[in-house]
Amino acid sequence: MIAIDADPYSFELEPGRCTLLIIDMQRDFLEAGGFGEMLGNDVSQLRRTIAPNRALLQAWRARGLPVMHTREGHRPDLSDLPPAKKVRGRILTSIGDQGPMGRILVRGEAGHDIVPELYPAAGEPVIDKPGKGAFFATDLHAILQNRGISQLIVTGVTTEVCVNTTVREANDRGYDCLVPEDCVGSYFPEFQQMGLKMIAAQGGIFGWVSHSRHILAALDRGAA
Ligand code: TIU
Repeated sequence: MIAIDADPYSFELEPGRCTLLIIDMQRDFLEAGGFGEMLGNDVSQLRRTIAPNRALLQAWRARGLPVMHTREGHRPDLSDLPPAKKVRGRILTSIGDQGPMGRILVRGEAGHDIVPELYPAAGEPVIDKPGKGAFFATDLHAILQNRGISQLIVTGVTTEVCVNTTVREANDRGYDCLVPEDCVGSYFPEFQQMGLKMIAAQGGIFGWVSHSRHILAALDRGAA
């Protein structure tokens, strides 16, 4: 076990039992001209997470540790898109419609795919999820169980939506989750701050919050 500096107390990393789980680093959420920006969001708030995620991903891969990715999206026939999700927000162009980078949040479309900087490597599972949480209606739990994984380092976007929902789902299924604050992002600075506080409050009610530099330092110590 390798101790990682974290809030509310040190996280005991077991490298063989921990996967890096990168949530929804998709072009439609992160790139200028995508769905997120079309809705009036400031994508720079999310783009600052790309470089630290890339450094963490490279360090994790270099040690042969497991990596998984998720993408939020739906089948092209939209049969897995709840009508409530389709109409929420009363926006003119919504999920399934033609957007700036193909049909919005539809699998196989350019905007649905992961940003090139963090593109999955061969053999790294990609979980296509219809909801905000990565466990809902996916085989994530089965894959983690089959691989003996009990700890998750959860990164990606957005902090208060898909990251928080996934951490809560994971917590209820018995996983220990560590969230590096520089590797998660929100369009809203106040939600970024509170989304992280909600995880580590009350003695780590949903998990731990740390910074990628502490994880990288711990990996260096573990490898030494
Ligand atoms: N991945 C994810 O967080 N999906 C969202 O819809 N997030 C928003 O903040 N809207």
